[in-house]
Amino acid sequence: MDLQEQLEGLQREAESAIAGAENSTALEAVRIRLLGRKEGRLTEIMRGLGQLPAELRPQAGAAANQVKERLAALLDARADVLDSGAPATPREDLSLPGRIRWRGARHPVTLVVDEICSVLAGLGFTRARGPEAETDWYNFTSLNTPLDHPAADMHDTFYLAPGVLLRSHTSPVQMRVMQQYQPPVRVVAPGTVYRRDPFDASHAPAFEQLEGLAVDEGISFVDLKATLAEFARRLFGSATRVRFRPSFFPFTEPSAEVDVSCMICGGRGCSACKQTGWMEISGAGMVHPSVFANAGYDPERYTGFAFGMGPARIAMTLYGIPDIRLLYENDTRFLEQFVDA
Ligand code: 2NL
Repeated sequence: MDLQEQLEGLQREAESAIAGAENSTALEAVRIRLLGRKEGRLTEIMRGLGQLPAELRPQAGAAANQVKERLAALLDARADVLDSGAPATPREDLSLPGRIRWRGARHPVTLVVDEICSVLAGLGFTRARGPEAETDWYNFTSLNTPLDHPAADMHDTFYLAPGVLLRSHTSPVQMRVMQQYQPPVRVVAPGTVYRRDPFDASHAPAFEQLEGLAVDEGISFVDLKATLAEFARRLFGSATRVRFRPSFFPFTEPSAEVDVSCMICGGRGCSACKQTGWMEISGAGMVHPSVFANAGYDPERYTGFAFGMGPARIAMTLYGIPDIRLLYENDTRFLEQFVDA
């Protein structure tokens, strides 16, 4: 490398070192590194000039001196800037908004399912689960619903193979529990169920259901009413009232629809309850003796009650969600509203 190149390289390095010195201490260190009498980079170059042939020395010395003067001037100018207290180089842009850390949230339906299961845990119910692909025996036949029964039609679902389908309710889970455990049994089975429904504002072909089952000797309709009334008060508040209307399910007898006083208006009447003051939250009934027989329980010895509800419906009411499809689109602008405060 010839001398000219060395001087140019040093000057470029020196210029950025000087400009980058953030305070006078750093600047003094740069000055010593460049021009220090003992080991300064330029001092060493100048010391080497003595080795050059005599005829080249004057020109080389002049070039080195020029660089020395330029660096001295830059050092002085930088020292003035630092003394004046002006900001050295543009620093962080303090007007930039901070980066907000991404926070996850539980899905509104999960919030409701977990809350319901927690209330039912307090009443002695254990969480249970089972397969979503079921046989038609577990989904229909064992539940006193022959495949040609009109109720099977209402549960029209997706067949995967002959005799194998996507469950249309979670009742098969309770059937499997009864086959596996002797009474007393108290379980709650939440899970996804499937129906051949159009996907519109109030229907989804796959949605969350939750069923409860209690079986023991001596369980009566009073236990059903008391359990669901206490459940409703713990879930929606102690002032909640409950009413039971006669209904029909093939797997229970007698059967009832369960209404609670509207959790939005407290029963005075509002748009959520269509001015009735009541909300239907559940269907329920005393387990049909044939269902017990199919499960291998002695229907003469055991009685029990069961109930089912749709957590997605409850979530929509509680959170004012107008369209069921919002629950399945996974749009983060919707989901992030459920981040805990
Ligand atoms: C509803 C009504 C109900 C059941 C589900 C059931 C399960 C077994 C035996 C007897 Cl293993 N019953 N489940 C009983 C009555 C009603 O669901 O409105 N679901 C959304």
